Amino acid sequence: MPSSADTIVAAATPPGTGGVGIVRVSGPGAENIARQMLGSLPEPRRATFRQFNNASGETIDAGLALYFPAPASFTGESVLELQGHGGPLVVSLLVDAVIAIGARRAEPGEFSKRAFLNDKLDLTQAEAIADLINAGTSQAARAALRSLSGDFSKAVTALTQQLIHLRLHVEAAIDFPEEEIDFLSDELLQQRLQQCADAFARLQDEVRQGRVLRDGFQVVIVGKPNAGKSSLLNLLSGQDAAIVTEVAGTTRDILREQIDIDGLAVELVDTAGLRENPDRVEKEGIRRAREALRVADAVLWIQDATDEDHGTIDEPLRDGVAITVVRNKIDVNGAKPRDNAVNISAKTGEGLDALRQKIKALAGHQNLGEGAFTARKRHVHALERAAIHFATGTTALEEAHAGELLAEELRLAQHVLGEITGEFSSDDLLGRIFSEFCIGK
Ligand SMILES: Nc1nc2c(ncn2[C@@H]2O[C@H](COP(=O)(O)OP(=O)(O)O)[C@@H](O)[C@H]2O)c(=O)[nH]1
Ligand SMILES: [Mg+2]
Repeated sequence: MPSSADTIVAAATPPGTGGVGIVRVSGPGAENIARQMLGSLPEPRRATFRQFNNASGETIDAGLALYFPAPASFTGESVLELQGHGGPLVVSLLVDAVIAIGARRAEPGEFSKRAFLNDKLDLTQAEAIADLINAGTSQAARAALRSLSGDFSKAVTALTQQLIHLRLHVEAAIDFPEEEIDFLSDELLQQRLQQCADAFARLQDEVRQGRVLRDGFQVVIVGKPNAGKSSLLNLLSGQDAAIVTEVAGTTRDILREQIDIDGLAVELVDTAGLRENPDRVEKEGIRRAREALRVADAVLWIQDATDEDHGTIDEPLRDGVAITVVRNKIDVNGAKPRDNAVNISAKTGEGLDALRQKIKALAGHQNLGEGAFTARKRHVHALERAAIHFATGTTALEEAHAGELLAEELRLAQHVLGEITGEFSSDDLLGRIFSEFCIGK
């Protein structure tokens, strides 16, 4: 890809007062800007103490200047970095001086976007920069660093290579029908298909966990009024966050609490009890409860173990989200625990540890080892789509001996995987990804 013609500038340090304020310039004009502001071009990649002057020769500040000639820089373009004093006025005067000589203000993420367009990073690595900056736990930061160093991209590339090999095999068989290669009964093809299916499953698992590392795991608590939902939220979060009374319909809005289960960031969502004939306020609460259900990562259905009627949950859930039944109030005489449920008492705390373990298991957290990398919803979805193409192709082969269909689905799967690393990407997607970055990154 060609590099952009214009030169961009932004403060690389956050707004406000600090020890050092850094202004970064990238583009073909960086060299001229360096000469004008510093008097001469500093030696490449060497910190040089200089006065920083504006276009009329007035000194604004003094500090370290760093010059990286293209293509050996973060963006792949010529980059100038001015490290001055960290006052908001000084920094903004420096930015203005650079603009006056010949640059424009950078858009959010524009430096990273240029690095991507100049093949310095692929898309998952660019995204990992933002994830590292925004990481909320040390585990998430480590995982983002692993994505940044290319671990995620390598896993996607390895799967892509497998798809390419399969395609070659299938297309060769299609192209030479006269040799009567019955590629259906070909043992090697069956093996490769199986290996590819396994690789898809493994990567999907890793990516789902990477998504949880980045975004946290959202657990929605639902059930009939008075089942003990708010009591459970309070107990798990160790706070009196929700009002608990014996009056049905106490909780009328969504309540969210962040908890940490052995390093797993969990967002607990307490909801209004689902029931018939609520009043107007409660009705709105129930609507919000149903909305929360639709985006939940896991659902805890709290049932009063002393009650027979638990209502129903008919709201559609996201793919792969299971409902976990939690039988509450097992401290009460005559309560009926169940084998296939998590049995707890939100009053005495009995069964709470088992519930915590269950939540961890639902998040796949037991496997979150050293090799984890961060991933995003977009990656999860792309992998799902690619896996569907692969499965459709495999079925076409098994059921209809349709080698052409398999080849076509393999091609589509490969294309969708390319969207993850940015090999195939639309301007629209790039715009969405980089606009989430901060300015100056
Ligand atoms: N005995 C007993 N009472 C409970 C338990 N959990 C909740 N309760 C009581 O059940 C009532 C309803 O609880 P609450 O948490 O407000 O239910 P919610 O409507 O589902 O949020 C309150 O009076 C609680 O004290 C439990 O495990 N054992
Ligand atoms: Mg409640």
